Formats: sequence, structure tokens, C-alpha cells
Amino acid sequence: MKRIVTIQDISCVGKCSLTVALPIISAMGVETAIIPTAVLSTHTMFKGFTFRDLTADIKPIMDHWEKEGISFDAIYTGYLGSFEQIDLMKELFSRFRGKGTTVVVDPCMADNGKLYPGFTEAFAKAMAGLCSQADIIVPNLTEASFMLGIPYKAAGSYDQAYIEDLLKKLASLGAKEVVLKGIELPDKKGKIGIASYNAKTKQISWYFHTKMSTSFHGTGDIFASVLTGALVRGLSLEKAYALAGDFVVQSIKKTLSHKDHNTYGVDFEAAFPTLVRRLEKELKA
Ligand code: PXL
Repeated sequence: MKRIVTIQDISCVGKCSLTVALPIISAMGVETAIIPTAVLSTHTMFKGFTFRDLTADIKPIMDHWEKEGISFDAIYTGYLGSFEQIDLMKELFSRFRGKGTTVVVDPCMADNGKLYPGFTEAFAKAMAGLCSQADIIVPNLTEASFMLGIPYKAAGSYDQAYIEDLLKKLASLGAKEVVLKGIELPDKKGKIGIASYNAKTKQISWYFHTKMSTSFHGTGDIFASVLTGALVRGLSLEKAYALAGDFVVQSIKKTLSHKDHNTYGVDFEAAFPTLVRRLEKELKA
């Protein structure tokens, strides 16, 4: 069985980070190893959340795994809470990156033009440094802007040429492939999309799907989890992010179909059958 290690926090309630990555990657038929970077009572959009930092455990976990000879088909990092954790991820990459290991970095720290609580522009630069060591990075437009140190442009104030330039600038950070999310183009009304860039072939690809009227927390984590799971199962990057984007849409639809739905995260659990069926179908195609 293929094995992914994902490194991010546990927000005990909130449907994001590890409580999303674990069930999704497991449902996709891939063993999921984890390093929890912190335990929070909820994600940081709630007021009054508790926070226990687990940075001190990361190195001993790595040491033990190295002694056991454990290896990974992919390493996927999400929400990280400090500069020290970013440095530890660099160490983890160098210690556990085998020939066939794909390193996916989701520079999870910002959305809608703003950094999440507790993050700074200096942290975004450090995250750009981690992205430089990845095979694949999956920023949204806000994260891309902060990492490049350029002003964020909201939907309606940029065009396709701007996105293509952004993709190239992001690739110049050092990753082999860039997957940029949350793109809205003037000629694609009602749609939101993903653009990717391969630094070697210089190929740009696009995938647009329905834009839902409500946005929810944790969807970026769902996207990155599905993408990493699909890649490890053997889908191409383009098929992997199409699957991921569509699964996010399905999850939001399931959420909105319940009158008393959560507002803090999406009901991705209810959309699992569609994910698993499509994955199996794509693998047979
Ligand atoms: O979904 C990203 C995320 C992960 N973990 C924590 C968060 C957030 C977004 O705010 O607060 C703790």
C-alpha cells in the first residue's frame, strides 16, 4: 500500500487540517501517517481556541522513523505555526525524500487578501523558502501574492495573462509544478478555477468548475489532500486537481443541502462515495 505522511495541526473541531487529511487520504486507499504540529480546540476562526504546540516532538518522531527505515510515497505539509516548524519540514524533506517521493507543500496561511490570524509577511517569505524545496505547491491567489511580496488582486482586477505571469513567478521560487487555486476570469462568469504550470515543459493547464455562492473553511485542505492522494494513486497532476476541485464543489453542495449545516467546515464526509467512485473510474481509464 502506498503511504503519505502529512504534517499539519489537529484542530479538534473545525473540519480542517488533519481531521480532513486523514479521512480523505485513507478513503482514497492510501496509508496516512501524520505528524501533528499542534493541538487546537478548534481552528483559528473560532474565538477563544486552545493551543498546544508540539514542535518539540517533531525531531524525535523523525529520529524514530529513520531508525525504523520508514519511507513515504509523498510528503504533504499543510498549516504550520512557526518559523521553527518550517525549518523542521526542510529537515524532514532531506531525511525522508526518496527517489519516488513526491513533496507537496500547501502554503496554508491566507485567503481573501488576508493572512490568517498570527501570520506575518516575514512568515510568508519563510513559507516561500519551503515552497522552493517542493515538487508541487498549491497556493491560492492570496498566498501566492504574499509569498511573492506583490499586492493581492481581487477577482475582476486581473486577467489570464496576469495569472500566467504569476504561475511563472511562483515556479521561479523553485518547485517543479505550481497549482494555483481560486482563479476567476472575466470570460468565465460563474466559474472558479485552477491553473497549473510545469517548470520543465513550461506547459500551462486550466480547469474551471462551478463557483459556489458560499465559501467555507477547510476547503483548501480538502483540495490538497485529494490532490496528494490522487497523485500517489497514479493520476496525472491535471486529473488529480480536477478531481480535487470537483470534490470540493460536491462537499459544499452536500453542506448546503442541509438546513442546519455547519458554518465552520464542509460536509465532505457525505460526498465520499462520489470521490471513491470517480477515483476508481479514472484509474481504470
Ligand atoms: O484550513 C486551514 C487551517 C488549518 N489549521 C488551522 C487553521 C486553519 C485556517 O484558519 O486555523 C489551525
